[in-house]
Amino acid sequence: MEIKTYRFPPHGDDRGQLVALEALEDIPFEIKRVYYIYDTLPDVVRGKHAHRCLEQILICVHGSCKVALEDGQTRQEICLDDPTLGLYISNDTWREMYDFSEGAVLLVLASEHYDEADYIREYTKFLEMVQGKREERHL
Ligand code: T46
Repeated sequence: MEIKTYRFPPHGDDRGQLVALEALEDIPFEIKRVYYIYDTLPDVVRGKHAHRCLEQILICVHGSCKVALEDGQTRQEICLDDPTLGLYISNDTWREMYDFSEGAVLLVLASEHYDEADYIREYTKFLEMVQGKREERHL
């Protein structure tokens, strides 16, 4: 599994920094939803699910956190610790977010509206689904 990241150019001047993100330009999909995660305790693990269709970009706009991604075969970890760093997460990817620093704010840009039916929250179901798709591709 290849982790796909984006580096967003900051428009900096003597007043500070500004990052601008445009759908289908800087972000590879139409943005239908934005949410952010904050006040997360350091020992908490969030996520622990995959999505059937949803694509997302995660940006830790303040502080840092770690994200583990898994495709059913490999697991990789990335540290989001810079507001110019975006992590792309495709559908069919198990994700876990943890090690939130104090005051961390994780901003998420999502390709779809919220839909609980799009979530796969059971790890064994996730493995069955990705394994099934892999077998279909090799038929
Ligand atoms: C993901 C990771 C990175 C809503 O009502 N609307 C929303 O758009 C979202 C994202 C959540 N919620 C509700 C559903 C739950 O009652 O907020 C509550 C917490 O959601 P959840 O437990 O799914 O949060 P995380 O941090 O485990 O996962 C979230 C996203 O849900 C998920 O899509 O990929 O962040």
